[in-house]
Amino acid sequence: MLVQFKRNAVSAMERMALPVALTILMAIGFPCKVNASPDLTPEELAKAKGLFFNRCAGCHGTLRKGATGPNITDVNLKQKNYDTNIIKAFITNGTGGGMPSWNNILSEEEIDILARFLQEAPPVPPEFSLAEMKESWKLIVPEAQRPKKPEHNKNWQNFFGVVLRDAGKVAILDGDSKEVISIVDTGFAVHILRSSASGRYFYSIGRDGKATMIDLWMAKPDKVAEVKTCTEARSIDSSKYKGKKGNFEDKLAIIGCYWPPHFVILDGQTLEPKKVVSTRSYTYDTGEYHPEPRVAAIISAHHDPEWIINVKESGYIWAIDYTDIKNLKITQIETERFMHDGGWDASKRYIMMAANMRNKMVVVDSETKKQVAQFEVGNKPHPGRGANWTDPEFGPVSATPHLGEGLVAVWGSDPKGHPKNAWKVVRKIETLGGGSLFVKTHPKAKHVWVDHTLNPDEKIRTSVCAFGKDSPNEKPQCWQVADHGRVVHFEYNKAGDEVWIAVWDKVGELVIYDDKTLKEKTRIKADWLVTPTGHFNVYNTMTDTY
Ligand code: DHE
Repeated sequence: MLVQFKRNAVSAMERMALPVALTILMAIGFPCKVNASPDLTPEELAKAKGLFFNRCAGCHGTLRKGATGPNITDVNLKQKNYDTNIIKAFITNGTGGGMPSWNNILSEEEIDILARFLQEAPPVPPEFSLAEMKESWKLIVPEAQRPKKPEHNKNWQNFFGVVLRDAGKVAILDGDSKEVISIVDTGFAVHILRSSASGRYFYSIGRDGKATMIDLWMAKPDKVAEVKTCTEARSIDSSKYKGKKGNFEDKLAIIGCYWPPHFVILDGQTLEPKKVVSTRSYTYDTGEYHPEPRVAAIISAHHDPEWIINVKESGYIWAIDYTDIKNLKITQIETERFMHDGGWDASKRYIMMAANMRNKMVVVDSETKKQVAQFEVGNKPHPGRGANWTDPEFGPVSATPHLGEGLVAVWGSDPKGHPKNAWKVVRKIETLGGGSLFVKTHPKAKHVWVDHTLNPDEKIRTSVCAFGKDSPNEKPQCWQVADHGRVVHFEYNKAGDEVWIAVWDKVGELVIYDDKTLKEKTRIKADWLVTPTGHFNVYNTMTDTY
């Protein structure tokens, strides 16, 4: 079912149409005539806070100072003369820079309330102490009562954890039989899952800062512990190091919070919170105090007892040595502001992160703990964990797609073997349009896959593209996966020959393709598949294979 699309047509149109429409509106004085007063009733204020938390804070920040999205503080909006109608137009139509249109997702009334809320000073939410975390902590099944070996004879390293976002659940599927083994109540809007080093546990983190731990060895995998560590979060990982400095496999976990801006170290077997460290600090370049430097992606080192975290707004990557958490060693590496997501290169020595509002990728050497490169890619890179493979001409390479344009940028990532290409963009592969969130491959796979989840055009956002690792000069093959929802995220099975894709909708789907032939193998449609988003294979997640 290969189909042709007019590349980038919609994003380009959209990019032009909104500013033009706003200029005309302003020129004719339209904005001042309706809804001039931004005042909110107490009920509207409560509603606006909830809407902002759920829909806007992720990109713009709780204090609205900007990150993946621009600064939208009341002061900044006032300086730009943006009033209720202009703000409503932005929210309704989205922007060419990657903000989706909220039309049909938010009601007109909700958009109006939000537009008025944004003209008031941002309310500052409360802090969240270690004592509060401990109060929320529930050890549901203590270690001694957990199975000593798997209680089933399934190939659990090929299990998939599927986030059912709006249902507040995680489904565990057997990757071999495609059967649902368990559906676990995890809580509000789970964002991601990460595996423990052994792969036995899945850790989930919700947008509301609640983490859960799922034991895959139980006859029916279920929660064994849960805890709330903040009021807003996106990342979690486990300790993966086993070596000269000790064996830390499954011993510790870390959660990165958006609000309050801090990270928390927990016991990896029980989720008992052990230590909280604030990330509030000064920006690396101008030395200004920032009240909200949020923790974005976290990756766990395999060669060192270390986690690497992005401290988004201040422009640092922190390498946290967890060998002695009472005397914690943190190396603060100056990089670039607005570091969002990323992952390892194939050797797991280099960390490659997207500073998405700077249109750059940043590379840090985990051995020397220094930044080794920064280079421009395209408009708002968003790699997820990225993709690593060997290009026939340029050797080992890595890649990111973009929120703001239909482009996969490919750069050399083997400074030892191919120094000439290292940290330089060597290929630009055109996709159907912007709004991409994820790119994915597997060492054994033939193809590299990319989505267009946030594209304003329905046909494009439900389509994926795949290009051959061995034939990068050929145009990618692109096709529509479903005719509803948004198509998002890829995960391979353990063998690396199958790709799982989610159709993110009220009743969603999981579509499984053969990586070699690009043919659909299985389509899972079911009532329990409520808003599937991320899906994580145990083996690939525990080994950071991508
Ligand atoms: Fe995500 C990863 C933050 C919107 C699904 N998302 C991440 C990571 C961060 C992040 C920091 C990296 C975690 C890590 O590696 O430790 N995401 C944010 C946002 O701030 C943002 C832009 C806006 C928001 O309000 O949350 C955002 N993300 C989304 C979505 O809209 C998605 C599609 C659905 C959802 O849950 O809201 C979504 N994000 C994901 C997924 C991953 C992710 C599936 C993991 C990718 C992987 O392969 O590891």
